[in-house]
Amino acid sequence: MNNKTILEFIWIGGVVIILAWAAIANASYIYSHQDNIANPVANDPSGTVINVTGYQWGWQFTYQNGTTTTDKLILFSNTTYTLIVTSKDVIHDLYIPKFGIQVYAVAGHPNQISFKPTSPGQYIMECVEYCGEYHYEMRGVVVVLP
Ligand SMILES: [Cu+2]
Repeated sequence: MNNKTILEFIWIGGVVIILAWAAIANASYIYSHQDNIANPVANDPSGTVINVTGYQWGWQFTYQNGTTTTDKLILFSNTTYTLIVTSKDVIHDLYIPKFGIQVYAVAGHPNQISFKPTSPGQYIMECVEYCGEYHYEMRGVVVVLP
């Protein structure tokens, strides 16, 4: 083997190692994020309705008894909920990664999604549609009570 052939093998080997590393890192990320703790279900008329309003820059949740919370969604486990999501101003996008749900918040066009959280705990939620200067402040917590 001449020097050029050896260099060629090193070059190809390097690329193969980098691609293999990327494939393994990607696969392990995907498998470790498959543990959704809420099951999105088809729109269930028996679900407890919570009205969600996105605004610059926060989330307001209005429960059936009329109480409201800001940037904090409080749920009970093993209960089916229906979020009716809208916006006061620009388009926002409610994302709860651990629940596997994401809903656009559009003024005058309510979107709805139903799900049933199964594990108590605290989970993050955030806006994933760039909506202005303080977009990054549109994050909050979902508290699932036992
Ligand atoms: Cu937003």
